Amino acid sequence: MTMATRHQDDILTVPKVTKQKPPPLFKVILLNDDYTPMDFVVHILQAYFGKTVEQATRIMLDVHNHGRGVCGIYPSDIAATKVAQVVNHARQHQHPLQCVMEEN
Ligand code: TYC
Repeated sequence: MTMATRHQDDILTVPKVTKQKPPPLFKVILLNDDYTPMDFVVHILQAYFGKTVEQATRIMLDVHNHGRGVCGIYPSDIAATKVAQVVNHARQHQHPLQCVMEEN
Protein backbone atom coordinates (compact mmCIF):
# COMPACT_ATOMS: atom_id res chain seq x y z
CA MET A 1 0.00 0.00 0.00
CA THR A 2 1.31 3.46 -0.87
CA MET A 3 0.38 6.39 1.33
CA ALA A 4 1.81 9.90 1.25
CA THR A 5 2.62 11.48 4.61
CA ARG A 6 2.79 15.27 5.01
CA HIS A 7 5.40 16.30 7.58
CA GLN A 8 5.50 19.56 9.52
CA ASP A 9 8.05 21.01 7.10
CA ASP A 10 5.66 20.32 4.18
CA ILE A 11 7.92 17.75 2.53
CA LEU A 12 5.86 14.98 0.97
CA THR A 13 7.40 11.53 1.52
CA VAL A 14 6.09 8.48 -0.34
CA PRO A 15 7.12 5.20 1.32
CA LYS A 16 8.56 2.53 -0.94
CA VAL A 17 5.82 0.16 -2.09
CA THR A 18 6.09 -3.17 -0.22
CA LYS A 19 4.36 -6.30 -1.41
CA GLN A 20 3.96 -9.54 0.53
CA LYS A 21 5.29 -12.43 -1.51
CA PRO A 22 3.73 -15.83 -0.83
CA PRO A 23 6.23 -18.27 0.72
CA PRO A 24 7.93 -20.73 -1.64
CA LEU A 25 6.10 -24.06 -1.68
CA PHE A 26 7.54 -27.59 -1.67
CA LYS A 27 6.07 -30.87 -2.83
CA VAL A 28 6.47 -33.74 -0.37
CA ILE A 29 7.08 -36.84 -2.49
CA LEU A 30 6.97 -40.54 -1.63
CA LEU A 31 9.27 -42.89 -3.55
CA ASN A 32 8.49 -46.50 -4.37
CA ASP A 33 10.51 -49.45 -3.06
CA ASP A 34 10.05 -53.23 -3.14
CA TYR A 35 9.73 -53.83 0.61
CA THR A 36 7.50 -51.31 2.42
CA PRO A 37 4.03 -52.88 2.85
CA MET A 38 1.19 -51.18 0.96
CA ASP A 39 -0.97 -50.86 4.09
CA PHE A 40 1.90 -49.12 5.91
CA VAL A 41 2.11 -46.49 3.13
CA VAL A 42 -1.68 -45.99 3.23
CA HIS A 43 -1.42 -45.47 7.01
CA ILE A 44 1.39 -42.89 6.54
CA LEU A 45 -0.70 -40.91 4.05
CA GLN A 46 -3.67 -40.84 6.44
CA ALA A 47 -1.66 -40.07 9.58
CA TYR A 48 0.67 -37.34 8.25
CA PHE A 49 -1.07 -35.94 5.17
CA GLY A 50 -4.75 -35.95 6.21
CA LYS A 51 -5.85 -38.26 3.39
CA THR A 52 -8.94 -40.46 3.53
CA VAL A 53 -8.34 -44.20 3.11
CA GLU A 54 -9.57 -43.88 -0.51
CA GLN A 55 -7.26 -40.94 -1.32
CA ALA A 56 -4.36 -42.64 0.46
CA THR A 57 -4.88 -45.89 -1.45
CA ARG A 58 -4.96 -44.03 -4.78
CA ILE A 59 -1.70 -42.16 -4.01
CA MET A 60 0.00 -45.34 -2.72
CA LEU A 61 -0.93 -47.25 -5.90
CA ASP A 62 0.23 -44.32 -8.02
CA VAL A 63 3.63 -44.44 -6.29
CA HIS A 64 3.72 -48.24 -6.59
CA ASN A 65 2.95 -48.10 -10.34
CA HIS A 66 4.89 -44.98 -11.38
CA GLY A 67 7.77 -44.78 -8.90
CA ARG A 68 6.84 -41.58 -7.08
CA GLY A 69 3.86 -39.49 -6.06
CA VAL A 70 2.94 -36.22 -4.38
CA CYS A 71 1.58 -36.42 -0.81
CA GLY A 72 1.04 -32.69 -0.35
CA ILE A 73 2.40 -29.19 -1.00
CA TYR A 74 3.60 -27.04 1.92
CA PRO A 75 5.88 -24.17 2.96
CA SER A 76 9.49 -25.24 3.54
CA ASP A 77 9.44 -25.82 7.32
CA ILE A 78 6.21 -27.81 7.25
CA ALA A 79 7.39 -29.92 4.29
CA ALA A 80 10.69 -30.66 6.08
CA THR A 81 8.83 -31.69 9.24
CA LYS A 82 6.57 -34.07 7.27
CA VAL A 83 9.59 -35.67 5.56
CA ALA A 84 11.31 -36.18 8.93
CA GLN A 85 8.16 -37.62 10.53
CA VAL A 86 7.59 -40.08 7.66
CA VAL A 87 11.22 -41.24 7.57
CA ASN A 88 11.39 -41.59 11.39
CA HIS A 89 8.15 -43.57 11.49
CA ALA A 90 9.27 -45.86 8.65
CA ARG A 91 12.68 -46.51 10.28
CA GLN A 92 11.05 -47.31 13.62
CA HIS A 93 9.23 -50.09 11.76
CA GLN A 94 12.37 -51.15 9.79
CA HIS A 95 10.87 -50.10 6.44
CA PRO A 96 13.09 -48.51 3.76
CA LEU A 97 10.39 -46.03 2.64
CA GLN A 98 11.89 -42.84 1.17
CA CYS A 99 10.27 -39.41 1.34
CA VAL A 100 11.75 -36.21 -0.10
CA MET A 101 10.78 -32.57 -0.69
CA GLU A 102 11.15 -30.65 -3.96
CA GLU A 103 10.62 -26.97 -4.59
CA ASN A 104 7.58 -26.36 -6.78
N1 TYC B 1 5.99 -51.31 -3.82
C1 TYC B 1 5.55 -51.61 -2.46
C2 TYC B 1 5.04 -53.03 -2.41
O1 TYC B 1 4.82 -53.66 -3.43
C3 TYC B 1 4.45 -50.65 -1.99
C4 TYC B 1 4.91 -49.23 -1.88
C5 TYC B 1 4.09 -48.20 -2.29
C6 TYC B 1 6.13 -48.91 -1.29
C7 TYC B 1 4.47 -46.86 -2.18
C8 TYC B 1 6.53 -47.57 -1.16
O2 TYC B 1 6.08 -45.25 -1.43
C9 TYC B 1 5.71 -46.56 -1.60
N2 TYC B 1 4.86 -53.56 -1.19
